Amino acid sequence: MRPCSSLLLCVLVACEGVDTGPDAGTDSGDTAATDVPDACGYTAMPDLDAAADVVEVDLVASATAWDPGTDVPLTGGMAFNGSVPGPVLEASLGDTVKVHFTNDLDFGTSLHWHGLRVTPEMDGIMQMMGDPIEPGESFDYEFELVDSGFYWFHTHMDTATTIEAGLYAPIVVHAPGEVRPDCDQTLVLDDVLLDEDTQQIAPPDTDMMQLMGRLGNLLLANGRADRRYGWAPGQTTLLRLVNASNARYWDLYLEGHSFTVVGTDGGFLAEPYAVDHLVMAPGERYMVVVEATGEAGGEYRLMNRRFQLHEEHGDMIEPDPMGNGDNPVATFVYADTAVAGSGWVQPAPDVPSWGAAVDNVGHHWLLEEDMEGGTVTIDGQRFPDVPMVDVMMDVDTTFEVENASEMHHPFHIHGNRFQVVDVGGEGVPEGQGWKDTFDIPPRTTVTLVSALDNPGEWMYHCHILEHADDGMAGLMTVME
Ligand SMILES: [Cu+2]
Repeated sequence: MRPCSSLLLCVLVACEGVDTGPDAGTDSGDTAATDVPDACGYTAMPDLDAAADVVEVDLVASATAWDPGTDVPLTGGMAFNGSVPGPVLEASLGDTVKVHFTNDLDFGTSLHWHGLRVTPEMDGIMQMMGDPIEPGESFDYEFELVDSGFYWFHTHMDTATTIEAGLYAPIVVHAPGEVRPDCDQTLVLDDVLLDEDTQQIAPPDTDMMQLMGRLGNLLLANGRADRRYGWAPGQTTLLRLVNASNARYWDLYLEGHSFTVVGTDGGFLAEPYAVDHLVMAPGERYMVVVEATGEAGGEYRLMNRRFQLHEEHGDMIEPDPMGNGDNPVATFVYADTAVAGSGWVQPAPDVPSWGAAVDNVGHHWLLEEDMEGGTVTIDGQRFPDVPMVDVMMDVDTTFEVENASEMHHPFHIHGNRFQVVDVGGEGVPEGQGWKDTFDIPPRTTVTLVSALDNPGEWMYHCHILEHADDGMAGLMTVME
């Protein structure tokens, strides 16, 4: 915990007992008071174990009022270790992670390590389905890291409420030999829906919101709407991006710059590729490299474009509280003095081995809108009535996800990883590496391939959190 930088600041932001690191997210009143941009980087949770291959942390979830940048703390807010997003869980491939978790919320919960191939007992779903961590209780999560790259953790009960309230945090797993660039920056994207009068998190969802997904009216980068990060001309930055929104797809670009995508959900790519904008579905991660080619003293905004979940009738049935124009997400502020940049060294890739479907089809999922029921179904049912999917471990298997509905659904499968080999007959998308969360566009079938190597019973679900909470989920058993 860092001390307050001045007595006045302590009084102003009441920062006693709360982390005010540059990326703490909840209360960086220092930014607003001085207009000095935050330094590049992130704040990791302290490792309590001296062993090089063990990362041991204390984690507490609690009701925490946090300021999203409106100067009005959200009294219904929640946080991990007092900050939104929670501090970064940082480790290396092969490490054992021990998380001593305490639930200081006033309802039961469970944690999910999104994208990491942990064991079913540690995945948060068995707890969600029958044995939640009750208020005041603790639980020790422990798992070995078999995946490097960028992941995140979040609550897995009442997700539409608890993730909206702030219970999410990044996970960085360094690859062997990974060369750190000038700046290694986690950037958690979220949107919250605030009541316009009170500036508090708006009341629970309407039926319409349940069906359409909850779009916010305030865009947050690392928990604040007014993030400013300092860059030096010439520096090389790795941005580790995660979409923590309930329902919003982001379509990002950085004024005056392009992105080089170097990694996706499950690690680094064999062949990085350049894009001038990047679409991210809820739950997805991308690692992108940005070379600071802007002018000394300049300011460049990370912008978000409108993305319609309903491609045909978006404006009519799904008005975006952010409007139809482009909106700023964060600002990168250039110093006057240039640096000789580190450049980027692509780590050894961790990439899948298929480029096309295999004959063995494990399952064909069907996603459908049930307009009468005001919900979206999987294989004609809602959780827990969706039929179990059984697949064999270690066998090359094709999966098809057919979206017969008129809106996008981000499909997330726990416990294993996949390659997308086809989207609507167009073939393999550019640069695809391992994925655990996939956009399934309207009226489109997406084909996945994997040889599932993590046995057990795993949940899969739509990562529009309103849909997930409403039963757009099922279970898959990977049999040894
Ligand atoms: Cu959905």
